[in-house]
Amino acid sequence: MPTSPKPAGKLISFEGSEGSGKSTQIARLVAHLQQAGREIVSTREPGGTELGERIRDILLHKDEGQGMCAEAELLLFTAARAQLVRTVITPALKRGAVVVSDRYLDSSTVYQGAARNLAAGPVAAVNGFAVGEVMPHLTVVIDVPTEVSLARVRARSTGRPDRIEREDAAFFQKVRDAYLQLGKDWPQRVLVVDGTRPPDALEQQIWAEVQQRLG
Ligand code: Z5A
Repeated sequence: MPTSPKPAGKLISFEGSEGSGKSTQIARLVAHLQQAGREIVSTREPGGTELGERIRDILLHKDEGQGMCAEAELLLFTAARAQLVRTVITPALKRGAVVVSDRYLDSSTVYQGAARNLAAGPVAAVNGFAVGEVMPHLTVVIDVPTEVSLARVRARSTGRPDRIEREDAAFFQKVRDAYLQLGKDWPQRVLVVDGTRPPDALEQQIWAEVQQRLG
């Protein structure tokens, strides 16, 4: 008996400012995809591997990370990404799984490129080296005004903000503007949604788009 072909794997990344609602919407999308019977691999950046989680700690929390130059920051984020792609994402895609990643290469384009003012060419080159051919099939950018993002982060804060959370409002405004620009530059891949809408409405919108765009 001929066996039906395995569905091709898909990579969906979520992007946006901190507190924009990525984790909330990822959990909801994963539930829809599981109900649809797909194997799901849910991961995050920086992190998702043992090495990546160690790098995350240095990037966000450890004292050794203080005073880190922007170039070193870019290389650490992309080192964690390279490991995640080789050991988690590519094998999952080969099995036909849907991989949902909380942040991916666009975070480096936006945070290290636009917000830290590193030149776009080198950032794209390092990103390309880290991911190879593994580009997202769909990227959902959850857009919220900077003041909303900062207020949400403050409201749930329990301790000392991490190294990037300590940046000023101008930094986060650059982040937001750069994400909106990505939506204009890559309309086929990047879907920008309004993160000030209620979570249920956003969930429906994202699920409809995933079904329509990825089949
Ligand atoms: N970074 C970088 O610079 N370069 C890179 O290449 C990469 C990352 C990969 C990682 O932070 C940091 O690393 C990040 C970028 C940088 N720094 N910043 N800023 P992280 O992983 O610790 O956290 P995050 O990814 O920035 O976001 P988050 O804190 O996990 O937030 P979120 O997932 O987007 O939001 P949430 O947890 O779903 O929701 C936040 C709150 O809002 C919560 O109380 C919810 O109940 C509420 N919420 C959610 N949705 C709604 C709606 N629709 N309405 C009202 N309230 C809502």
